Amino acid sequence: MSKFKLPFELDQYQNIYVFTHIRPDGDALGSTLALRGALKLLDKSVEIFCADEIPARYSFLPGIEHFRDSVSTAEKRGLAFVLDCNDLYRLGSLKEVASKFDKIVNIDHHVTNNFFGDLNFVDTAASSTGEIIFQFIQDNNLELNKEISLNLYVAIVSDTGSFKFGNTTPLTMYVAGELLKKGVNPSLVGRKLFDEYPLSTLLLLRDCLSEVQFDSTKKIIWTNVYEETLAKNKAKQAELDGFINYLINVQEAKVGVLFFHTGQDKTKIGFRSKSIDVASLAQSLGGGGHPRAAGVTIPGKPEVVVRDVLQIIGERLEKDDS
Ligand SMILES: [Mn+2]
Repeated sequence: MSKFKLPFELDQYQNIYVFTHIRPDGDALGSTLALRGALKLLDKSVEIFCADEIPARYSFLPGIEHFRDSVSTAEKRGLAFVLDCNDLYRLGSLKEVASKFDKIVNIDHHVTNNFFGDLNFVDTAASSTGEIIFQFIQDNNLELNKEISLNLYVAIVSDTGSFKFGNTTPLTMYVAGELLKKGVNPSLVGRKLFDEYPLSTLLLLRDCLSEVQFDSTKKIIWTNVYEETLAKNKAKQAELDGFINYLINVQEAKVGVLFFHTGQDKTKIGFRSKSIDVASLAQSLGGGGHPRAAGVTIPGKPEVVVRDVLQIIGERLEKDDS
């Protein structure tokens, strides 16, 4: 079965552009770098883009230095791949330029994907975009080397929380096994991705946890982080990644919410859930994600945003219980 075989010849395109989402995670970066690597083996010229800064923890990914945050006006034609995005808006400032390509191949696994591509390889049963890229490489008879394998492994490990999340399937494990056969070192990846962090991250976590709040049922656990909290600890926004797990990991918790108030009356909200579908919740507010992990950015005064969002969650939890 070749689910992800391109219906056109790659020979038509010498220059290929690959885009991934803002606030990039391991799946976004790993799958983009893996696709770049596989296309480079065909002697294509491949440019890769992410509008946001690449978090330092991913600096060990082969090829990471090639990421660019803008496209020059001379290069707006031809073939573009957009990876791990449910909607073109996830490209941030690159959305406009990406939408002008002749052909857009959308490769993604989010249930909220809106099929924005000319070609849509969307598999919501896949653990990660990396898992789809592995199959894409096979289905299109591309090659897999050790560097590509490392990038794919990082993608899969990131989106499955080291194979702990419910999205881990027999296929996920099979793909991971094939990648290990190519020489990927799983303990190195685990350490680089999950165990090591700079002191600023620890100090940020201290402040983040000191603000933890919960409702009377303890089903909703949330915290507030402000732009000033980052500045005070000389930390970057990406260092907040993973903090939300401390909230949802509470035994009684059904939903964990991390409110990051960025100033200018904007709040980036991360949701994790053990019960209600937070993808549909985020989508109703203009965001997206997965049923158990989703996010959205909304305008408004911080205290109003927090109050309103907690109320919506409370209502959905009540419905869920009844
Ligand atoms: Mn993903």
